Amino acid sequence: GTWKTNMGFVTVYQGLYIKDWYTRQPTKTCRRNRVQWVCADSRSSGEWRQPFETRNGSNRLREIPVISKPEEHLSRALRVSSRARLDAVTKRGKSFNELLRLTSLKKLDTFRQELANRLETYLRQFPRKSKLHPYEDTLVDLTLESIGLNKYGGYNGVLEEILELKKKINIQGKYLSNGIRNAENKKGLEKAFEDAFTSLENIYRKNWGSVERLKLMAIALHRLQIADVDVPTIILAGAPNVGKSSLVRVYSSGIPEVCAYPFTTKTIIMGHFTDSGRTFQMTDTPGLLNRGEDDRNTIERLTVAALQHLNSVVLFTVDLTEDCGTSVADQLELRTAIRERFPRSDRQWIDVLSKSDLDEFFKHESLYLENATDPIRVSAETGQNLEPLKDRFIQATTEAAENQQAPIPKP
Ligand SMILES: Nc1nc2c(ncn2[C@@H]2O[C@H](COP(=O)(O)OP(=O)(O)OP(=O)(O)O)[C@@H](O)[C@H]2O)c(=O)[nH]1
Ligand SMILES: [Mg+2]
Repeated sequence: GTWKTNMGFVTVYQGLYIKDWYTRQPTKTCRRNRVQWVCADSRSSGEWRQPFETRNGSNRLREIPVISKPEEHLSRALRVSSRARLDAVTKRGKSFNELLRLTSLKKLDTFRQELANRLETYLRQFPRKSKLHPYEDTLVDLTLESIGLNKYGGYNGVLEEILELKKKINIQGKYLSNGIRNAENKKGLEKAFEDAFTSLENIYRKNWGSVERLKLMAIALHRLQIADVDVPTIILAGAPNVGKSSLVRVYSSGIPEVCAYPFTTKTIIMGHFTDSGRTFQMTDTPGLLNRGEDDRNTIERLTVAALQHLNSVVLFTVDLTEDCGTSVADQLELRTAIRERFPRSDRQWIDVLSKSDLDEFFKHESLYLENATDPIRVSAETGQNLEPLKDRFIQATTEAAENQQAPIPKP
């Protein structure tokens, strides 16, 4: 496509080349979802975000910008404005007082712009919430809730505050410049200049908190291990301590902790692996207790969201030995509850029976077999059936991807 920039029009061919219509030269380079551009004669360079037709809702969280500390922002604005000078043409033929007035106006305007424009840039870089993938959307809500930002209206509320601050700075900055314009003598002008700077600075300081909240939000969202919503995903789910993390360790680059007590895994862990040149991701989730949706804590709700929204294959892991501390009956109930929650019946689902090396494994096997379809018995300890399981989930992800391409019929 072609985009209008401050240097004219630029064309991107298949996300690879940019033709700059200013110099008529193809120029550099692109990373995914982001194009950096340099005019061939280096007269200008810059960056756009999201120039491609990316599928609506794909991996938008990766675009969240780095926010500088409010004090750094303020001191930079003060520094830049103190350096603002008039150009020679403007200076020509002006009296001393007139020059002083124009310089003051220029400095004030630079200060206002430095404050407001940075906020504006941040706002533009944060993806709109409505454009997020449903999984990312839930991830954002739950994350912001866990750091107390839901009190401030969550994602949109925090951005709204910044928008208000930006508007306030612009309106006040322009209003304050009238004082400088109307001052009658040098003394009055100096006073108006000082007053204007102080009150603009005070507006920023009074709203310091909202910039800090923006920074807090950006940091929290940067820390997230975000699932790549376009990559086929295998999700390990099940009750606590059944051996989910042990399986993720076997197959992928994820390094979850494996311990003999429940709730070792406290966050969603993403691991990756490749097979015949294709990349897959594997998600380890914390154990789910057999309890109602309303009683679930944040991380359990996130697990459910991952199950619901990611283009995934579920490896539902059951520990028949009851070594995990949850009875087989409870694990079965949990399985039923989770399956029922899925809006799509074509969900790829594999029942995995873990710890098959232990003797107790066979005690409850018959009970389970009545309920599950074609379960596979595996042991992370002895390696039993690990290869066949891998074949099965790779096959299932391929089918899941094919299913996803077919449009989902609307009710
Ligand atoms: N004998 C045997 N023990 C296993 C096997 N897989 C896991 N375990 C043990 O079971 C315990 C729990 O394993 P994890 O992989 O941490 O279980 P988890 O489901 O991730 O647990 P949470 O993260 O707490 O939900 C550990 O002590 C493992 O050593 C297996 O195949 N055979
Ligand atoms: Mg675990």
